[in-house]
Amino acid sequence: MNRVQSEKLFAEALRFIPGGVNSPVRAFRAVGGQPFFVNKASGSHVWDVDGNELIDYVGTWGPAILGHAHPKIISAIKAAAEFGTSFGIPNPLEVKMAKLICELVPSVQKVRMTNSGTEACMSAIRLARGFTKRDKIIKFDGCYHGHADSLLVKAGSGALTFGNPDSAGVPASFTQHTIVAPFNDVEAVKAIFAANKNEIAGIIVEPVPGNAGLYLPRPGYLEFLREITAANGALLIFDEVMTGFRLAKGGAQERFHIVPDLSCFGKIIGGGLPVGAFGGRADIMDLLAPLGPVYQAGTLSGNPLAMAAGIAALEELQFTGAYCALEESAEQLEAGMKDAAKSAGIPMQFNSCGSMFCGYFTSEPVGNLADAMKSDRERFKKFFHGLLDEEIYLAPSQFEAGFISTAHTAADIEKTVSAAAKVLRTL
Ligand code: HOZ
Repeated sequence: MNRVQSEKLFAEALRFIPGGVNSPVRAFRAVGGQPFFVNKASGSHVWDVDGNELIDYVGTWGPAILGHAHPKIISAIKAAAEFGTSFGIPNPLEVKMAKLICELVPSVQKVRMTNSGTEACMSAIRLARGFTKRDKIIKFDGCYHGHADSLLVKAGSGALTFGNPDSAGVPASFTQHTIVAPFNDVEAVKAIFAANKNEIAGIIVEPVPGNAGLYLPRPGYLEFLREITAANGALLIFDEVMTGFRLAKGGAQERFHIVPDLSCFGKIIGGGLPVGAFGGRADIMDLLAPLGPVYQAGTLSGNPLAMAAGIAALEELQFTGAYCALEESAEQLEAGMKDAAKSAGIPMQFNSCGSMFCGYFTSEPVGNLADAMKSDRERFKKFFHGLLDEEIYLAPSQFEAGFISTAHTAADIEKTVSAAAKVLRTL
């Protein structure tokens, strides 16, 4: 595959941008080689600057659930831009978006928009602490809630990919109130509550962790988290930045029938523009400034272009049978990948939930970070590059989830599966 233009751009990028990228996992360090540069994306495909066309399962890391450059989103952005790109004054689209989120996610009675998932999680934690008047929070090993200081502890995604789940530059005192537990482990969470009576403000969790690959909550685990937080006067915070509006129209909480106190969103609700949001019980949300003492703000929060794009995305998702189509495509991919691995005699755990997936090269089931770490990452690298040569783009790290969009056709998935079968035979 010719990548001459990408190589030139990367060499230039390295001179002016740390590592040549604006977010670390894009740099290909976990898989070796160099990233390619894209100048166009449409539907399920991206085109790099050398003219190569790839089937894309990164989907801009989750937002592109309707495929890239969906015509309704593009025209909503264009129409909104004609009226101005940012006001810093309330605009009607913010109200429409807030109503829509509250309707789709019943646990959310009030919602505040932010500019990223990082901001949403950071603010939800501050709010939980302000509400409970307690400092300690529990997070899970390998879960990633953005790059706010107190949450960069045993974090997933790029932090894990590069072996720095606890980032340099975060004073130990900033994370002394963050307690980490293994996911899917009931006893560990019970022990933390027992050892920290009346001190835990809340648990923050990705209900389906998607930043160390993808693994699912064991039956009853999310219910257990709901019960133990409620019993101890702590809040349950669902980080649905990835799963929100993806695993069902009401997110993972709808799929698993759990009602968290607070939820964090991002990705899909921006239709591909920068966005985040956090919301939940009105009595908690009303503690935010200007009503209450918990401060939170943002110049571009509720940006009209992001609102217009997100509203278009959410409306399209609701009214087009999108979720059934996503499940069908996901089933086709899962069945095909499992068959391909079996026929090649390669041990692979193909985890999937709705339209999110991850293949791990191990013979043991993967249900937490320790299991995920058993995957043969050398094999993943070869698999990744083999697929890239076949014009299939997976996330360039074992510790990221894949995303299917409504734009992925049965033919795209067929091509992916036969490419995978071919590559797996060589591993
Ligand atoms: N944190 C994102 C994946 N979990 C990566 C975003 C990006 O690199 O664009």
